[in-house]
Amino acid sequence: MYLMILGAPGSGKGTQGKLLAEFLRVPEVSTGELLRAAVKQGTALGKEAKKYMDRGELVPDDVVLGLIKEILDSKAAAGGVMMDGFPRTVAQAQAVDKLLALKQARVDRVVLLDVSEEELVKRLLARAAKEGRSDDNLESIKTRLKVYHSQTAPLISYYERQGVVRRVQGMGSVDEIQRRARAAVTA
Ligand code: B4P
Repeated sequence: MYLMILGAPGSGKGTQGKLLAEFLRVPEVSTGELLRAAVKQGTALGKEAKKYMDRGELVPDDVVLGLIKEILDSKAAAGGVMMDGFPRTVAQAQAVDKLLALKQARVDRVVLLDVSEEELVKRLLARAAKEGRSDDNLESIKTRLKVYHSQTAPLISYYERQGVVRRVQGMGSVDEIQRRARAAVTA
């Protein structure tokens, strides 16, 4: 099963994506985590990505597509994968459709986490206080939300046309939301 978890920054993609991947027994891949690891290692890709990430902008499609192609072509992903934070632009979605078509596969489900803007900002500022992630500051959060609406939200209608979107109410406890997400992907 090839799934993706879609939602605004702070909607709980990472939290719910990991649990859902465990439940479905597929590996989870987060482009945000891959990029943060590259930044930490100080690779050329990481140095390039950091400039965009700190501002709250999207890293260019070709950089992200290189990372994801490697994963989708790996043995571990042969039976499916849970994609967290990817795709994020229509160009990325079209590219992943092409890569999966080569394997006679497609995106089977898109879990869309619905969370109010007020709650998103609250969660990210709470994480800033705890973890100090360099893009969890008010200015970058505002940019990330703007970028989500302009570049990522169009994916909702892209995948609705494929009939694979399952909307999940993303407010409440982690367990409650996970129950809804499991019901949504198995229905
Ligand atoms: P990501 O790492 O994907 O970050 P994000 O969208 O900002 O969301 P995040 O993962 O942090 O939050 P989540 O919803 O899990 O990307 C970071 C940057 O990398 C991007 O801005 C971009 O520059 C770049 N990037 C990544 N992928 C890219 C791509 N495909 N193309 C181009 N650029 C890309 O929310 C988690 C927070 O909410 C946590 O603090 C958690 O504890 C809390 N939370 C979760 N569930 C909760 C609940 N029920 N109640 C209360 N809090 C909850």
